[in-house]
Amino acid sequence: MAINRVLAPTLLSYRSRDRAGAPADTPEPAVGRNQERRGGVVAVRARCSASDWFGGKQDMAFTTTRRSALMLLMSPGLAFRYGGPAGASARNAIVSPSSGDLAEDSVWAHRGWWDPVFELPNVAIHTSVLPNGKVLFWGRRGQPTGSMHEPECTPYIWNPNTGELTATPQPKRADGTTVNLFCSGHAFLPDGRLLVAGGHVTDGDGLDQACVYDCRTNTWTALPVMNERRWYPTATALPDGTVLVSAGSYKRNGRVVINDVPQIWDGHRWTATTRFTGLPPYSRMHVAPSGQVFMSGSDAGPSVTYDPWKVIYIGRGNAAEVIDLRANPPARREIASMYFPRRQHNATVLADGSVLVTGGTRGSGFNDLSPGKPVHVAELWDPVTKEWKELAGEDVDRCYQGTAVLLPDATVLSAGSGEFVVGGRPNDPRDSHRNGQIFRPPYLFHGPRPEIVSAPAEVAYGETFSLQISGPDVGKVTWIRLPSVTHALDQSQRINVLEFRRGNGGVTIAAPQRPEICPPGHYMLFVLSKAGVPSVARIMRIDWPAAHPRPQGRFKLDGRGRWC
Ligand SMILES: [Cu+2]
Repeated sequence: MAINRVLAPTLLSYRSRDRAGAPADTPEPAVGRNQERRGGVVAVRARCSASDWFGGKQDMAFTTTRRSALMLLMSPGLAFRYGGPAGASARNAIVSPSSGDLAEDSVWAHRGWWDPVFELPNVAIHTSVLPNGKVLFWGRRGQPTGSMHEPECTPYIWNPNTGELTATPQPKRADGTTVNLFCSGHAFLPDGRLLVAGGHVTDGDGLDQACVYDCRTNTWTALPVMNERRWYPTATALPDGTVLVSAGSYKRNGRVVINDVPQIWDGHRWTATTRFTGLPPYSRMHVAPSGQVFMSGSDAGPSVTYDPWKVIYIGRGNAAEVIDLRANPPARREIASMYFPRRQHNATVLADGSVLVTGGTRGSGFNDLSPGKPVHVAELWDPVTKEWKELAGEDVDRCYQGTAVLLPDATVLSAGSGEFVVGGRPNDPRDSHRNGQIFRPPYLFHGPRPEIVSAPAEVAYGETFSLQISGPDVGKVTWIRLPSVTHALDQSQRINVLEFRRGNGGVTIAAPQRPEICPPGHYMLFVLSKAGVPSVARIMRIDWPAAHPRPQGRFKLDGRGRWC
């Protein structure tokens, strides 16, 4: 099957029946409206529970009215595919997810799958996954034709399970004045609220305001103002539960100045640290197991803590480097290059620990959007072999101010891009993308998914906890800090591979021993089958037990500009 050939719209009819041949009242998806074509394949999205379809109760029939191939996404990661001539049908052809139609040689098992593009009410330039599994995002301006320097913003909540969209209240200062959180930095606090520091006044000139979003109450709260304004700052969740906010710029007498006194928010007040010069906008910051904070580079590329001791910095054309934080100073080593040179791309650690690169432009300039320059093909980096693999391509340019986040169902939301000023003018409206697209990585097409039947909501450092699991045997357990992305940077992105033991009906897991390898807060816990297929995540929180309050003030800047 040629994956690059796009067919004309293809109509499908759909019937379902039970084993006795009687028409079934469920599921009855609106095929024809929910269908999409991608790369010569027609995909039908149907809403029904996987257990209805895999419980042996339902058979079904598909008829294609034009020549096509057909792919049915039954639930994330379970696919049935059928290729055939017009008028042919695949009757009673429901397959179990482990049967031959999902064999390793299917296109999707190799390259993954992009769902149809869907509209969003704004350009998702700042995108976070909340402790309730929903996605919080905001853009630069309310309307596509509005001012590029609006003094307000309306963040939205998108529910990945239902597609439902709702607006949050507008963030405000303590005196009620609205603020625009575009170009802020953000990190989750240990209690799951999102700290958003700085924002936008004009290009180069930020806000001194910081705000906190609480998804339990859908409220924004103004914090005390910072020492100075910050535009393009970085917020980093630290092991003691505080958040480090560094760099970011403001304008003084028309000149852009970097705010070079980082500050720490401890839940009550801001504490200035030692002056630290030379930090670039949106510095790539990483918490090392030593308790130090390491900066890997500038916004030329994304940078991911893919192991507590290791960082991959993916930028400078197609070059990639692995940085070993055990060495002093950290040792950088160039590894295999990506297939495509990129700038403004995103890097997302997936449920299995591999790193997905999406979007970006291969052009030589800052954000070259001329035809052929934006890269649509995704790439996947294997942290064991250190090799890259080309994956399926998305439909939309996701370059400057595009975002990508791993969702709790182990798919990836790729969204945003656009809304920048070129030569004093707003960009071409066609280059602002108020939409998103879901990527289903290859790991979802390698057989059945384990299911986490029960899990605790909270654990303490070093605690042993149990999960009840159904489905295939568990081969790996990971957890990933809730994503919070802007400007090609998930500011506190990290993964832990958790040790586990199989027991009756589940696994027993050892929580990370100490916060230097896993700062307190919420993580998406995935169990993976031996074939590497991830479950849907349970979002869990790790912190110190209530009886042992978090040690305070353990992280200070020493005289040489290192955190200790
Ligand atoms: Cu920007």
